[in-house]
Amino acid sequence: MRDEVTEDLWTHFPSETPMTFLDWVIADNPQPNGGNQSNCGAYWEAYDYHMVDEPCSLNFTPICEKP
Ligand SMILES: [Ca+2]
Repeated sequence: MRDEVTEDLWTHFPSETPMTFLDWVIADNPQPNGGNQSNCGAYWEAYDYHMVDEPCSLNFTPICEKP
C-alpha cells in the first residue's frame, strides 16, 4: 500500500483502490509519521505487526491479494 499519489490517501498498489483496513502503530511511535518522505506501508514485527509508513526505497516482502 502507498500514499505516494496523494499524501494521506492510502491505496493498494498498483490498483490505487483505497485501503479498507488500516492498523497503524499507535503506542510509542504513532504512525503514519513520515509525511512525504514515507509513502509505503508495512507491517512491522517490533510493533506486533501493526502498520508503519516507510520510504518506498526500502525493501519489504510484499503481501498479495489472491484473485
Ligand atoms: Ca506519506
